[in-house]
Amino acid sequence: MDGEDKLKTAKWTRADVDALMSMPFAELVFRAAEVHREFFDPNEVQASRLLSIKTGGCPEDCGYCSQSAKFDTGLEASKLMDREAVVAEAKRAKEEGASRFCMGAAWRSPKDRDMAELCAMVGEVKALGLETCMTLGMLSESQANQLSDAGLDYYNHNIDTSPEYYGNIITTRTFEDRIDTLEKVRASGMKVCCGGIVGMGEAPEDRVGFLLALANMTPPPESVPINALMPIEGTPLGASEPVGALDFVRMIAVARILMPTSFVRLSAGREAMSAETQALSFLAGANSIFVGDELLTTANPGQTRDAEMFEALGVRLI
Ligand code: SAM
Ligand code: DTB
Ligand code: SF4
Repeated sequence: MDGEDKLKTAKWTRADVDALMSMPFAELVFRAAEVHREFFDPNEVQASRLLSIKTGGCPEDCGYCSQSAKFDTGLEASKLMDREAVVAEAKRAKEEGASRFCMGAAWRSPKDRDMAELCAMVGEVKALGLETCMTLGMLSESQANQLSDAGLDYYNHNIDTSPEYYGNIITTRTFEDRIDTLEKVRASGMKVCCGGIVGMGEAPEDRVGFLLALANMTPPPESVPINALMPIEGTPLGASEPVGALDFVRMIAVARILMPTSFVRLSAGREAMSAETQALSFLAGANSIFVGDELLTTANPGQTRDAEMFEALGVRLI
């Protein structure tokens, strides 16, 4: 496809996204809430549970990450967890109300020799009646196909920010490398989970470029995690200013309007967020969260605090 054809198939232009981003807040949230109701029950929120199956010692240099071996964050590295321990955690997640179990590994990419074990893990977690998701770094075509054949429902691989800002955050791989893996995941038949982080010092135009890149994927990712940076001491972004609540909600609302049928996940950052900011995010179209008291290496609100909030909001976790 040449450049002109590509432009014709692009559903959204930068001007469209600019216009949404600069709308008055109430108007934007109202529109997002309308779109949300067209495709989803606004009183239902999907619940995923994360587990770090291989922690720390990662060769990549993502400037936000506690798990990069390039930064001294005090995190202890560990090997790939035993399958039985992973399955036990998945069981617990299911009992606590999660419908999807997301397994994350601090790798640049998985080793071919680990694939059989990873595929067996997928099979056993799925057999519990959970949806499965993995995030293991870059994949070869054969690795994507093996995971898909094992029944993996979703693969998470974030673009993190705009193509233009990417090199300021990560130097050990390119934005194109990310797209390359995402294409292999899509071609393998798995569903795509792809989003990014706000609060890394990006300019307003980078937030636009980030959402535009997601929305113009064909098709857009089925699951779109929007993370607020969890600042990690020892990383280059450890002293970043938190994103304002209204700016965060604006990102959720624009994501909802651009990708009406996707699950938009209010992801990392809920620990430091008030129930009111989270409520505004759900009003603006967020309809998925991570449950449990831990994400991969950082804290999350946990069952008691969440149960209280969802009870007050009349929201059902699905
Ligand atoms: N190593 C794999 C990779 O990077 O593709 C998978 C694990 S990685 C931890 C998954 C995603 O978590 C990252 O792409 C990033 O968007 C998010 N993440 C990591 N550290 C974060 C932080 N401190 N705050 C917010 N999001 C973070
Ligand atoms: C995503 O977008 N957020 C999750 C998941 N995909 C893998 C990870 C959040 C990690 C937050 C920092 C930590 O706990 O280490
Ligand atoms: Fe490694 Fe993933 Fe962390 Fe980057 S985000 S340093 S690839 S674990």
